[in-house]
Amino acid sequence: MANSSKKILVIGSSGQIGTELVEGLRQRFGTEAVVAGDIKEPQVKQEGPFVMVNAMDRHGIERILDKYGITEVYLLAALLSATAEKDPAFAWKLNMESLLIILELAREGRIQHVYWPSSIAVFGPSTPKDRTPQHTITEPSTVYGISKKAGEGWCNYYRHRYGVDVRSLRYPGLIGWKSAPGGGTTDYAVHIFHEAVKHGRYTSFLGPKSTLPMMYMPDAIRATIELMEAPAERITVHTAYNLAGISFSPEEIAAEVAKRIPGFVMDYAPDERQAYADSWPRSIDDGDARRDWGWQPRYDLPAMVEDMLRHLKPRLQASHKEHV
Ligand code: VAH
Repeated sequence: MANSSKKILVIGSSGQIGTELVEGLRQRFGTEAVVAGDIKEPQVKQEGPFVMVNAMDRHGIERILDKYGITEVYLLAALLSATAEKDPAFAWKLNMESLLIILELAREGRIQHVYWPSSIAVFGPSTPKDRTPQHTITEPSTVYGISKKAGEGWCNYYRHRYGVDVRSLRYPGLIGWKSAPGGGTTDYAVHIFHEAVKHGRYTSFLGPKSTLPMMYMPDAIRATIELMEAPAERITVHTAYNLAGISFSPEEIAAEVAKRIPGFVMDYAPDERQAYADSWPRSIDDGDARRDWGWQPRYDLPAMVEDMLRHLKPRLQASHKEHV
């Protein structure tokens, strides 16, 4: 077990990333070294401490820091792109207030290390769409993107002004089988698997040609832990690192699924999320992450589809039978 003095709090632990990150951190540092915290119960039953915590409740967070002797916080609580557009004012409040509380606690020396996720949603329609560079135009058109861009600015500010060790990644759309996604534009790429296994058919809310940057969850979790373990002197990007895995469109993932589920049919009914997808890049240049801390993705599209179905088929077929 590496570094036994480390005590981690994951805020937003019941979400899509949180569910898998808590598991990954516990494998690495031990079950008791990781406290999971959320306003919702966990999606799956996990060994280890769980606390109810609201990301905007500074006093509640302070009590947890003291009680468990927390040294490191992963702040994942946020409204994602589609949910945020339904209540922009609340999205801004949640996404910003929670970050400023954690950055302030770190400035006061009550937390030593902070992780906060950014997103490719910091980019907008005026950004170059292919192999989008680390440093380029960021004029997001969604409130989610605006909050991620502002958050990156705050992380950079707290690092330079106060020496706070806060690190961040611009995640692409994330796909995994252990947890459900929570209100993003890239959620279709998770739903497709569930519907393909259960019904052999899925209606995508993005059109067939909407290519977006995506990543399989095991790569995303490994990237997060590798970034946090990198020596401080290797970190040169204090806003958030570009991170690339796979880029694909709905019709491309549908074709991969159909190879493994014969007869699978994809229908298309684009909704308001199409506009958010259209504002984002098609692919990302993550050269800085590769150079600074050795980032390398492992999964391509066929490997991800294969692994997703290998895990989901037995699970969904078993629960389907229970309900019949
Ligand atoms: C969303 N999954 O769709 C998020 C994301 C790349 C976008 O950060 O809102």
